Amino acid sequence: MIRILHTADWHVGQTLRGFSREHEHRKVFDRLEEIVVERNVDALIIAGDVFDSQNPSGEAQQLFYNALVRLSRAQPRMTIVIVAGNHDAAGRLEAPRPLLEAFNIRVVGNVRRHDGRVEAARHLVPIAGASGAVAANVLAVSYPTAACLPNLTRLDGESGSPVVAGVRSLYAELLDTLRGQMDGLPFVLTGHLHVAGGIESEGWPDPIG
Ligand SMILES: [Mn+2]
Repeated sequence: MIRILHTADWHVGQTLRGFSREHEHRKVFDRLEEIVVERNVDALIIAGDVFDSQNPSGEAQQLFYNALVRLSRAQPRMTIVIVAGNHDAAGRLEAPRPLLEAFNIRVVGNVRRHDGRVEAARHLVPIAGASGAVAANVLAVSYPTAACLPNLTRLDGESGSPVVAGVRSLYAELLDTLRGQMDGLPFVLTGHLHVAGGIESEGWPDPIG
């Protein structure tokens, strides 16, 4: 069994009516550090809006990276997966990538294309179980800005929103490209999107069965 702890919208650096939320963030990170150990978590997902602003303060960045190091040291075999949300600056979030990878932390700031094709491998994050063997994958997709979507004018002939069609096409392209590289293992796709008409899953274990 793989244990994934899904979080999002940390909004580190946020102030509410002029009051810093740093104290709340510190409390939450302390608790999170306990939870990843108590639950023996294999993967921690931070699904976007890591920071509240595209230009977070030095204090906010220090708070965030300090939390990452503490979480990683508390549960060393855990993979941490970070994707950028609409509040985040892709380049800023990805800048410390080489350092983060040394802590088994993968960060995806944006979707990149090469000759029109998505650089899909950037989004595939293998997750090791307690035995150390890869037991699942996370497909990490950052918030799709217009620059990340296929050429929207290409979809003009289709009905409905070209943005919705573009997002659908992006997700389909990622899945088509990566499906063959996942050795039939289960995968979780994580993103940061505005969603309408979503359906809540029944979860597991089945409360009826
Ligand atoms: Mn948010």
